[in-house]
Amino acid sequence: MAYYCQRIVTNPLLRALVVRVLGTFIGRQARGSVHPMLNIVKERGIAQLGQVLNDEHCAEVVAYLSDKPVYDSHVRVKHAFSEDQPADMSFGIHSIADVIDCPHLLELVSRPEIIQLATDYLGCTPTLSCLGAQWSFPTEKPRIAQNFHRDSEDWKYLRFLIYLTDVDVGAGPHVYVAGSHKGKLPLRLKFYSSAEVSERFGEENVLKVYGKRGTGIAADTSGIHKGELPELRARLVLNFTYSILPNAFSTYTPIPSRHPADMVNYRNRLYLR
Ligand SMILES: O=C(O)CCC(=O)C(=O)O
Ligand SMILES: [Fe+2]
Repeated sequence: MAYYCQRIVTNPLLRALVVRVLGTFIGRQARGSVHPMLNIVKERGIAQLGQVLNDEHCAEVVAYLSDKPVYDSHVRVKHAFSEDQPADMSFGIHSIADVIDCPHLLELVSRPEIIQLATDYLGCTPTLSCLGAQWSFPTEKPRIAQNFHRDSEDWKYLRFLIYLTDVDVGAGPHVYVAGSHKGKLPLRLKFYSSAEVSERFGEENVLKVYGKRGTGIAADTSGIHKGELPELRARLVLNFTYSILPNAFSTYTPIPSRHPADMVNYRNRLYLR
């Protein structure tokens, strides 16, 4: 119900009004200044955050995850992965428990700058409503999120993607259509071809993000985007979303945290207790 309510309201002014009302109920900590990238996200829908995790920490993350299983749609399991193409999977998702326990990741998700950007963009204290680490492996067949699409999680949300492997040409850059988050949202979700996107928004607005491991992106993924199919090498990405409300389609089972008690809070209540 909650999900469809927000989906049928496509008028941007009306959506902004609802966001404001919800934000007033939820509230936020008062701050004197706004995040320096706020205007970039508002205007373009995406901001490149630079290297948010240093190389040493990325190496620790990859080492930690290297003996953890990955799941294909939570069904097929592949034990341990490699950056070589596994024959039978196009992508693999780590369990949320492994992501939460992974060194550095929860600290990164909870960083004051990240929280501030999400808070400023949403206008209230954000809720962590999606968290995952996902491999994409080279394959002939793109999966759904590897075609241009819009997400539709909530009234408003900001999604963060942090590359945990180097992403250069052939390694599956994130592609975002700058400015496509503005205006009226379509009632029906659909996929967009590259030709359609270039014609409507201009080739110059189709932004491909390359970067060393540790590179971060913040994007309003109600705008058109995709993770390009990696042709040459596997790609590991940490992704998380800060939204106003929890995702209506997710079931959350908060797990006891190994982290200090003061790291458990309203923002991450769906994942930690
Ligand atoms: O992996 C990516 O670059 C984007 C995948 C995607 O569609 C998303 O995170 O919403
Ligand atoms: Fe998406």
